[in-house]
Amino acid sequence: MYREQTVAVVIPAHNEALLLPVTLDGLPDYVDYVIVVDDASADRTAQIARDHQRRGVSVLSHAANRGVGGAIVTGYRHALSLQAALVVVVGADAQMDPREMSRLLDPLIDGHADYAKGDRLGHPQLSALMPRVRLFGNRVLTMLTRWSSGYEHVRDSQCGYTAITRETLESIPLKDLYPRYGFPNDVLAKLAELDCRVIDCPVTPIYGMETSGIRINKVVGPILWLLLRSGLRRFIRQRAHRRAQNRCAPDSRPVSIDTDTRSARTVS
Ligand SMILES: Nc1nc2c(ncn2[C@@H]2O[C@H](COP(=O)(O)OP(=O)(O)OP(=O)(O)O)[C@@H](O)[C@H]2O)c(=O)[nH]1
Ligand SMILES: [Mg+2]
Repeated sequence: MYREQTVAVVIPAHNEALLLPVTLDGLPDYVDYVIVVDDASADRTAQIARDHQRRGVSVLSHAANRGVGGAIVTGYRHALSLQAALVVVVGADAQMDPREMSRLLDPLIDGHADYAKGDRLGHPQLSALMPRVRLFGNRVLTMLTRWSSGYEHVRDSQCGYTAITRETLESIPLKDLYPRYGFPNDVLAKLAELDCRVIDCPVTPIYGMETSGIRINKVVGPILWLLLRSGLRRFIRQRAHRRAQNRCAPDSRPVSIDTDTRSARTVS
């Protein structure tokens, strides 16, 4: 438990036999449940997770690959069934510092946010730690995600290190979430529809011996389409909202009464 709240950690894992043990070993003791979702790995990922000595580890395996978002949704569902109060997502490739998890959990427990996400872009050694191509792509996608979700304060839209409260998780339509690399962007869009509070928490960018599954030429198109769709939806929602307001709101312009005729007219 962390500050008297049960914490579940969801770990989406695809061919992570090398780094999954490092990830599991580093998890803080206060984590109550660890849910490893083996996304149809071709290596020993699932076996390594099953053999790990840590308490509270469950291993769920997909028979066919569903993508990182699909794996997280499977983990989220399991965490809800375990009644965890707070659910954190940590990649299996040891790119997230587990000691920084409390930075994500504190604002949720203190009631400052419903969803906390890592922000690597504020790190003082960012340009030394994050490859240039990643940094450029991240900045562009962050700008577009701000527009599409309306969360204008959000930074590092692609950071997968996140924490969410159970209540918020229960309110988002898990089955509709985009299952592949645009997952964090789609989660933000869904949270925005529900007016949830999102907070950025500083975390360290870590790039080491992991192999990224991101094929830039394959992922950019679908993510851009996803962002455009969310942005248009937001635009339509806002317009409908404004129309409804105009229909319901009493006319607030000052009224002048003509004392001779007793008629009222609005002053524009
Ligand atoms: N590539 C890939 N990763 C998956 C999949 N399902 C689950 N994952 C896991 O999702 C996590 C993130 O995947 P990465 O491909 O490293 O993406 P990333 O860490 O967001 O991006 P990089 O900064 O390029 O490393 C890892 O723990 C993967 O094992 C999948 O279908 N494909
Ligand atoms: Mg990675």
